[in-house]
Amino acid sequence: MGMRLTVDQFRQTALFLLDKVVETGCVDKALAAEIRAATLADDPEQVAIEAQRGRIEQLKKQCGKQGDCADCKQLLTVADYLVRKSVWAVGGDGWAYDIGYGGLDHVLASGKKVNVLVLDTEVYSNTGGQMSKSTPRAAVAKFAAAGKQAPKKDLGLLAMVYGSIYVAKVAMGANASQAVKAFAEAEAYTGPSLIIAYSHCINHGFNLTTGYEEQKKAVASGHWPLYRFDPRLKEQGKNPLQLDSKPPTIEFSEYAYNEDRYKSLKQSKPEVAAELMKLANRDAVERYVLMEQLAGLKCGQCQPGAAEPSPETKE
Ligand SMILES: Cc1ncc(C[n+]2csc(CCOP(=O)(O)OP(=O)(O)O)c2C)c(N)n1
Repeated sequence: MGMRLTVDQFRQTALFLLDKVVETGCVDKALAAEIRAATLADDPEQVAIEAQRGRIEQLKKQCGKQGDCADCKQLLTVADYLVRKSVWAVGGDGWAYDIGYGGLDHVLASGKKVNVLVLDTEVYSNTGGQMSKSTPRAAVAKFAAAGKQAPKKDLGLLAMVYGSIYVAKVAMGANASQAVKAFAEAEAYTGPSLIIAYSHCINHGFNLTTGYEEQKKAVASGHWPLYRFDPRLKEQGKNPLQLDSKPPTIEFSEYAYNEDRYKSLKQSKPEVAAELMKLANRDAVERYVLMEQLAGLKCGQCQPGAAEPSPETKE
């Protein structure tokens, strides 16, 4: 967030100085006008960025020739901020779902163009595998030695209900092209974005060379539905939520029991594990079905005020 505000402030300063150096005749008026238009267009196209970089090079050359112009000297220090800058915040689930959730929510609600990538390992990995709010039910983690009792928090859904945030859930191993699409769309969106990426981790307790296979199973069980929520689709009268994965084809337990974080409880406390796994199987199906229902809403129901009140609610 701080980075976004800093970049925007430098850009404003550069635009201010650009006017001044045109006034003093140090910089070509037409070049400055082109630079200003491209800076404010906020165009995500790479080609536009390349063209703008070229213009900034010309600007720097013209400013560099004016040895005694203080505004030219100052503009040289901030001229690069006239090229569109992408700001990404990258963090884990412990940060995003738990200890940093208040701050994350603040950034997402700001409306600023900040992209957030959550590498979701479903535990605090760096400090040795403690449970986070992202840890699924039935998984064993530090502080959840007898299996986590509560279901996984749905961070994507919480962000989605703002209606103005680009949200995507991705799993590279299950669908790489969906993940690439999500990154490109998040980058192009002019407001905040949140991408939650399934991230297999040594704390899960399986041979990580098969990580992508495991990601496929997480998606196939419904535990990790792939979707993209793009607020821009509302303007086209479309449902902003697109579900990118198919209904579950395997049980959650078939995926989970490949991993020690679930398997160890089955070995130490089989009854407890069976009970929790029953609930975890249900969590995965319910999670998918909820996303399916939301993605299936007609566009009229997606736009506040657009839907006709039902006869029961009409007075
Ligand atoms: C406010 C705060 N509390 C505690 C820590 C100590 N800390 C450093 S890394 C870490 C684990 C973070 O876990 P997660 O966000 O899931 O990222 P991962 O390690 O899984 O990549 C913690 C608790 C911290 N850096 N900041």
